[in-house]
Amino acid sequence: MLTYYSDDHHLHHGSCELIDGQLMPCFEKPQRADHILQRVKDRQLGEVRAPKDFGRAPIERIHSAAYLEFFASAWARWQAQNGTGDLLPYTWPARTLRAVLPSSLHGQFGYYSFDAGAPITAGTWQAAYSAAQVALSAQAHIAGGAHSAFALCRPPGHHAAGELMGGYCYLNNAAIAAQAFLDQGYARVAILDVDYHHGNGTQDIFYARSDVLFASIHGDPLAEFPFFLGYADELGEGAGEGYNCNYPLPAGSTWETWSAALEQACQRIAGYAAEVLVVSLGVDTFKDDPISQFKLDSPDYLAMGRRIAALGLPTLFVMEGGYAVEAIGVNAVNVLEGFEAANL
Ligand code: OKP
Ligand code: ZN
Repeated sequence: MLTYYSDDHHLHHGSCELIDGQLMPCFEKPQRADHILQRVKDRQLGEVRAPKDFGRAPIERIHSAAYLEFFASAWARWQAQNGTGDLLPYTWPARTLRAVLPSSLHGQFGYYSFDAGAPITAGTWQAAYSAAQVALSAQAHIAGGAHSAFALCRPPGHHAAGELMGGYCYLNNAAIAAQAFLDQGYARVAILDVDYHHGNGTQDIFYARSDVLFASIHGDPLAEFPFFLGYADELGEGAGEGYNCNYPLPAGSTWETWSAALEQACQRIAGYAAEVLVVSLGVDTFKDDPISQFKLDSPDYLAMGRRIAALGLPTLFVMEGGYAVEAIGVNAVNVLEGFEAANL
């Protein structure tokens, strides 16, 4: 399997996030992608390619031009007002407030975000832009006839909606790739989100559409980030009704429970007659993940890849979360190796 990867992810390195009332070093850090790349090489998964540049147009199919302009220029505006440290939002148009777009930089950041988990640093735009190009390059490889590809994206994307960043995510790499398939003539794309956290951004983007089926297995949002989306009764709306399925699971879930949900999600995808599959590949379901509560073990990721392969679909793996950095490479590449072994 080919891997697409850009060193540009190093340009994004937030300094801190708020955890349990304390400012802590960011869990979403460059070493995550470095470990995965190293494992790809150690296991000789296949060639590692730099992305092509498809420009802003395919990103604008998912994110508004105004949102992209805010994101691309925010750091320069912050520097122009002598900002020190990462740019972080601190006020949001929550219930009872009004969703106006202010002129102030911090006001606009509140408008375009849903939490304080997505800092903008000097290189964040370039890193996120390149991650989207990584996803688009892997998508083009599959559209060109390959059965699979791995987009080693960082920063991740599944929490980002059309005009919202948050949860370490800025540009929704998986959604951008799914839309590219549709724009190139595919009729039905399935997105399977196996990250520990609900992919609220991806769900929102495709919620009223039937050309993308979104299925997500994740920690019950009653207890887990992102809290305000990801419940089992969210089935889609309008033309999208019946094309969204959430499988929230309790803390402590092991492979036994998790794989039963995977089975249901896979049967749903098979029934949809998807032409291509995009997997939002988070491995923060791992037992030693520092911010998550599932109990999957490293060999379970091989079985995950095998079950996904049994769908028999061209499959684009897009990297999302996973914060146990020592194990993240083994676990992510195990999914890819399990997938490939099943296809031999
Ligand atoms: C991103 B992905 C407060 C901590 C909030 C956010 C988790 C984001 C997970 N700053 N935690 O889905 O792996
Ligand atoms: Zn996650």
